[in-house]
Amino acid sequence: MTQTHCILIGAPVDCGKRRRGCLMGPDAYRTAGLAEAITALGHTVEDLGNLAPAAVEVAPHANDKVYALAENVGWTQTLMAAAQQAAPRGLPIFLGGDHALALGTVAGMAAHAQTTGRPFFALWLDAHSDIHTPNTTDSGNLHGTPVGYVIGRDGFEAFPALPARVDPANICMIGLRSVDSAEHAALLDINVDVVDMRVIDESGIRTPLAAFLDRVAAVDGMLHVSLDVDFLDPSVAPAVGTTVPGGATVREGHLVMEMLCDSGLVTSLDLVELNPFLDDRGKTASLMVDLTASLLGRRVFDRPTRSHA
Ligand code: 6HN
Ligand code: MN
Ligand code: MN
Ligand code: MN
Repeated sequence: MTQTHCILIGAPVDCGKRRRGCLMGPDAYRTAGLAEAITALGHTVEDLGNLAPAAVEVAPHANDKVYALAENVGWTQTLMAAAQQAAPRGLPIFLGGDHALALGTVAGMAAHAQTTGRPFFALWLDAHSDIHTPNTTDSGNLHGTPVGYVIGRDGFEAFPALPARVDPANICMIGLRSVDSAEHAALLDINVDVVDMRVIDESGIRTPLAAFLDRVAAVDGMLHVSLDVDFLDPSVAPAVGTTVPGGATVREGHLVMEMLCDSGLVTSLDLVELNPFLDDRGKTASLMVDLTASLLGRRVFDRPTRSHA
């Protein structure tokens, strides 16, 4: 692929749920050799280090289960700005941190896309749909809400106003196998492209992803990819607090990344939910680095492959 300037942005967000450890994620990716893997592919890397959340004060939410509201709002402010600053200069790669970071990164990238005039799309690779709002969440954990925020659902009054709402029809979720009842109801109501594990079992992961990428390419869209560790099966990616059996295999993960690379459409990436405290000798961090390398052009053979369509 063409040489890309990759901007690593450490986002040690650990307030999107109660189980601690995602704050170690950015350093685990550095330790696993993310920058070296990217430069080995001929790209350039700039590491902005780790950011910290803006200090904000908010009134308590009506739903008293909501956890760490002010800190989540602060991170959203910080990351929304960071995304908009980095996007014109290269490919931002947000090193999480839990999935609450995507409230800021996706909102910021959508705002950037609006300034370019290109339509904005998001690919959600996750066991979960993360489409709760602070009103509907049972757990109170805001890492379950970023999709709800960016498409403009109610309940986010404490958060920054969205510069650019994301059209739900421009979101594709792949890997779903744990959807709460309030999320299920919302998904029936809202026109998101939903690819659950059964679809993957029956059609393979290539068919639905190719269809989505065709839609993005047809309008020269910008594509944000949000990769949650729990998209992968816990047997190969144990370092996450929300494991759900029956996830994507290593090869399904790589195929997704290779297809994304071939598409040339990806303009930003989140690596989220890695909890190094739960890892097995760094294997999850290393797998996430390898998947990122596939997205950036690492191949078994350095030649065009023949189509077997
Ligand atoms: N994630 N739906 C569950 C909840 O607590 O709302 C799980 C959320 C998981 C969040 O995947 O980033
Ligand atoms: Mn998630
Ligand atoms: Mn998840
Ligand atoms: Mn829930």
